Amino acid sequence: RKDLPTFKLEDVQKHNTLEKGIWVTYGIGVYDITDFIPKHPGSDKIMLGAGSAIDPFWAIYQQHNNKEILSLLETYRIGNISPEDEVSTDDMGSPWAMEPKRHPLLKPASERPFNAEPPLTILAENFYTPNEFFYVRNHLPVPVIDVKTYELEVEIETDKAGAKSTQKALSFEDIKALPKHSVTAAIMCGGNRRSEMTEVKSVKGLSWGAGAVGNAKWSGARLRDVLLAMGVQPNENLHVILEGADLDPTSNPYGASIPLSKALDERGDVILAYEMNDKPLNRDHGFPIRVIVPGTVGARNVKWLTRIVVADHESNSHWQQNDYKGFSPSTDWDTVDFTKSPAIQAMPVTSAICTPLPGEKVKVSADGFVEVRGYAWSGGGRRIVRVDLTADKGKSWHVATLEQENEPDGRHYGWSLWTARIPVDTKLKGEEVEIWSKAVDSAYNVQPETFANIWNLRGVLSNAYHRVKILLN
Ligand code: MTE
Ligand code: MO
Repeated sequence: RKDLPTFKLEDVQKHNTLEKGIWVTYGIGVYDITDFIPKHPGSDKIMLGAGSAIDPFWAIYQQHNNKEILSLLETYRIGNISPEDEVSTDDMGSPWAMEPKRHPLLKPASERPFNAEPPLTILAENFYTPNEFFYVRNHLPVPVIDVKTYELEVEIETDKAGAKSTQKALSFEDIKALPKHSVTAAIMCGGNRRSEMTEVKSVKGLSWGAGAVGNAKWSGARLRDVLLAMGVQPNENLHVILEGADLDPTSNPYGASIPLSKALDERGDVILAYEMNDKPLNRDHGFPIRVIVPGTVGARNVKWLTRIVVADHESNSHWQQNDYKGFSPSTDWDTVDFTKSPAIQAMPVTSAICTPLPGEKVKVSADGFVEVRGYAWSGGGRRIVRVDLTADKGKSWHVATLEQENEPDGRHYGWSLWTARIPVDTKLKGEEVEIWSKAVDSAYNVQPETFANIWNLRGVLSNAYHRVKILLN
């Protein structure tokens, strides 16, 4: 294969339509699959990989991963991807020089820092979000960490914790030597679905769609085990401050905090994670260690964790004190007082329709139904008990079928995927119909109907009914 030409990633990326030809990479190979598409049954899925790597798709659609398909693919090989493509040289020396490569399917809401979400159709296809497609929310450049010299400092700053030892440094190997615990947990950004709230009135923040969420199996050591070994006693007034290795321009790290009671709770499942879906954490998601705080807003799930402090106060970081808080719709930037609202911890119940997409032409089945699919989730370990759909603005509601883990309520941290078949009036063929979803959690909390009355200046907690207009076909 050495005889074949070498292509740059940008050459591959240019070939992403049937007109220009469809190129993809798999491993180090570059393939022109333009002629393969019409012969291939799942070619709509392959089109999502057009101009990029298909490896992650093949990891999902396991049926492709057989010898016949691989040797068939080899017949379309036109070259190899250039090895020096790994680092882009224009950034050398800047704090952004060492950013990891991302899958081109992640649509950036901002490049620096990198913030991106996957297409919703992909999101709802997998109960466990593939790591490559898991949304990324970075506030700062991704730090470069050598796992051999990595250390996690644990400090007990207050004597109210009653600890026997007040200082500890854990190496990566120390953490891996602790009992391993796994938890399925969705992580959702506090600003997920912000773009819908913006339609009411503009807000400050990245314009996230409904894809700033992902669901994964996380594995690592329990934070509880580390703190209990140091003799920390339960105390409702204490906090655990979590700091990352990513530094802002004034050399302050990204930081957040959670109540000590959540960290010590056996059912809280807070872990120092080193694996995501059974693979080592990648750099964007916090390599080598991130804290997973199940049921809690994304912002507290600190990545590149380097320091833990048990203290009698919350984190002083900007993100704990002056961000990720909710306010009344009448509070504006002139009147806001961030000390008056608590920091978001558990998230409210939400759901989103992932397919069909807005504006999509949707085939009505012969017996008069359209199929709709999406996700639902609630914070605090509350299980989703129902998702209701309507295609007639609430005159009739249809209950979706849920796909979820069988974890007990209060400890149900994973999301639920759902599918519903909604009857539609066949007379409406060719017309626009709006579909709404609303989820109900185990406390019978329901999503609010509209954004108008939950609007807030930062555009967080944006969980009103999800509404998608489609064309019946
Ligand atoms: N941790 C560090 N160290 N730095 C960050 O910028 N962003 C937080 C959180 N942890 C952040 C962080 C926010 S706001 C979210 S929503 C999640 O990480 C996103 O996690 P993900 O990028 O793995 O999806
Ligand atoms: Mo976030």
